[in-house]
Amino acid sequence: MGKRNMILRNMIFRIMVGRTMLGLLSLVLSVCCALPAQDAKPSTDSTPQTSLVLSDEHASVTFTPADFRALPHVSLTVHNGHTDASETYSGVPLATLLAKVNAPLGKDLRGKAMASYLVATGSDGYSVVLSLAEVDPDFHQGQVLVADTRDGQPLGKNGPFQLIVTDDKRPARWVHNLQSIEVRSAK
Ligand SMILES: Nc1nc2c(c(=O)[nH]1)N[C@H]1C(S)=C(S)[C@@H](COP(=O)(O)O)O[C@H]1N2
Ligand SMILES: [Mo]
Repeated sequence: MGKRNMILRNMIFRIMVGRTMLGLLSLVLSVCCALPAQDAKPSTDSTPQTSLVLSDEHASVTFTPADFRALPHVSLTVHNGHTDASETYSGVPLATLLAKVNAPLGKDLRGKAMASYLVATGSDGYSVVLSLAEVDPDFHQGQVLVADTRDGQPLGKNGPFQLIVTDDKRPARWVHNLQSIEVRSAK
């Protein structure tokens, strides 16, 4: 009786230990599986974002491709110094977009506003700087366009939006997959 009882107790003990270990294992597994999601950093891949965000320290406006298509477009033909080809882009002048966040343009572009600049960033984190004066057609000759088509077609891997700066001899400021434009002041 004593021996059988011992064997029985031993078995029950083993089963309980086994269950506890299983429970612990599943707990550890579930915590480990949940960790990468909690640790996830903001995406750094270069998947094109669909919207364009325009902002200054007070306001921010987001344009979806559909919002953007509804705005009045202009078309320009420019020589791309990188591909050595003539390209026709259609889009919205950046000044027209900036007016929507009340950026100082035209007669308001003087004094402190002359120290205003823009940071245009692509989905890969590539950023370029333009002065506000360069973007204002009342001030500067060259055109700065946020394009959504080239030669009548959507921009494909460079889209949905791309910056075009006609004065530049190299298209290094022609930011592909443009996703944000921030207005800042150097003063
Ligand atoms: N988002 C993004 N845009 C970018 C770049 C980049 O690295 N990332 N490189 C720039 C540079 S230096 C050049 S020369 C052109 C090249 O564009 P292309 O390959 O379409 O001629 O894209 C410009 N726009
Ligand atoms: Mo370049």
